[in-house]
Amino acid sequence: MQNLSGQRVLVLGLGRSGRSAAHFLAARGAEVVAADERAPGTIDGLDALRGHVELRLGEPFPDPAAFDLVVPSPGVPAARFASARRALGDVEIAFRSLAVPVVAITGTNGKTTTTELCARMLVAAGLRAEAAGNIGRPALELVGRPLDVAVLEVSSFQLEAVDAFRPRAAVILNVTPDHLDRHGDFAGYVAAKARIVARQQGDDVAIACADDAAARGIAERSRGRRWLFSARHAVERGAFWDSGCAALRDGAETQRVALDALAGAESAPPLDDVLAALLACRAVGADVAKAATGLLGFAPPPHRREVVARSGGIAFVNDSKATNPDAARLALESAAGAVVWIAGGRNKGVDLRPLADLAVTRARAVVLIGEASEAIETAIAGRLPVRRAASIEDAVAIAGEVARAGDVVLLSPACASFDQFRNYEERGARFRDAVQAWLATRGGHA
Ligand code: UMA
Repeated sequence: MQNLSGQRVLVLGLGRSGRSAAHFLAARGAEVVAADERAPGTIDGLDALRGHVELRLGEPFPDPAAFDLVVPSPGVPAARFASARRALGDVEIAFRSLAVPVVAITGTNGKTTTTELCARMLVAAGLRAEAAGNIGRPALELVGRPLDVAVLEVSSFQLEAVDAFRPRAAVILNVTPDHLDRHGDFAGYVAAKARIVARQQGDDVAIACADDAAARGIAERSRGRRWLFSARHAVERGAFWDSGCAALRDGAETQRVALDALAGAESAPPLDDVLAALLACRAVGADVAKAATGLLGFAPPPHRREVVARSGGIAFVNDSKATNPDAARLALESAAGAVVWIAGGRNKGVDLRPLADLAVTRARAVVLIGEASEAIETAIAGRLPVRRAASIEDAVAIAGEVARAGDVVLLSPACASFDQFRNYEERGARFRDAVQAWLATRGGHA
């Protein structure tokens, strides 16, 4: 990042990413004004900024045009700083400040699992690698760390605010409708995601799922190399699943990597994610056979099809991270048994009807929470028993009563959590606690 000394910078939003950006920029000599529209008492972690940064809290944002640079938080839409002379997000600033190759991972679902897995595989291959970005640890925290590779999970929100961002490996896992309230329509969402490859060239690699047309389409826009992955069929360049092995093929050459370590994973990550992570390792020059040993002991992060209890033959599954229909579809399709489906929350402008059609074939009953209840009930159109719940605790009690031995009580909401919770983690934790509490009232039996 060029010299920031004396530059007037406006940081918009003081969540995790805004606080780290304000810190970083002030430490490099910028005059930072950091603004958040929330009431002062409700924002954590401001003490470290006081004295270094001018804080504007609980009031409308200052005029972006009055600053040399605006650094928006991912949650702040572009329309809020349209008048800015220059706007760069924290991911862009981190990229400009990192001296090592970057692996960037995006997609509608599976980003966090793949990012964690990739960093772990790189370490298993003997490289110094750490993960950050949308995963929850701001990207700027990697600047100055002793690293060989930086692994960044990047969201469509973050990609809206990049410019020179040029990852050595750009992974596009899948792209299905999500965040349409922010991006306007699916084309807008795809366009934001496509910025991950916009500056790639030469030996850079775009890595995409062969079975996802939108993801493949983004990789095709890269001016670097393109590799595909598939858990279903062979590919010409990239990786595919071949009887217990990952086959990494580059034209005539195929390297087979035994994935025995997958059996040693605490809970097996999806094959697509494993193949994508292996290709990203290969793209930064890691030994993929060694990288594959990183699967041993790997446990995907919580709130992703996580079994939180089994009782009376009923499994209670927390899939709170399913904040869009495609994630909920996967959970419904892979459930081992009839489903009592807990769904709803804040719809992100997405059509929920196809998911309702699928639910009719997989679910015994639906228990609805939050703002989208009406829309989902309308889409179910009387084809399944539907109950409305006043809270997640209420939903667990209703679902527990309705479920029979062999069923799965599945929280897979297909919606954002923000109408009732701080985030999906809180929703998942409340579900887990509610399940334990409900089982306790029944002497531990469903
Ligand atoms: N704010 C305003 N005005 C606005 C919008 C926001 O003042 O118009 C303020 C809010 O009051 C709040 C702050 O901005 O204090 C929040 O900023 P933020 O929403 O960007 O949240 P951060 O805490 O900075 O977290 C962000 C990402 N959040 C979002 O993209 C919404 C985190 O991804 C990310 O982990 C973090 O940066 C570190 O990089 C979360 C997420 O939900 C997990 N991501 C979406 C997803 O995965 O689907 C994209």
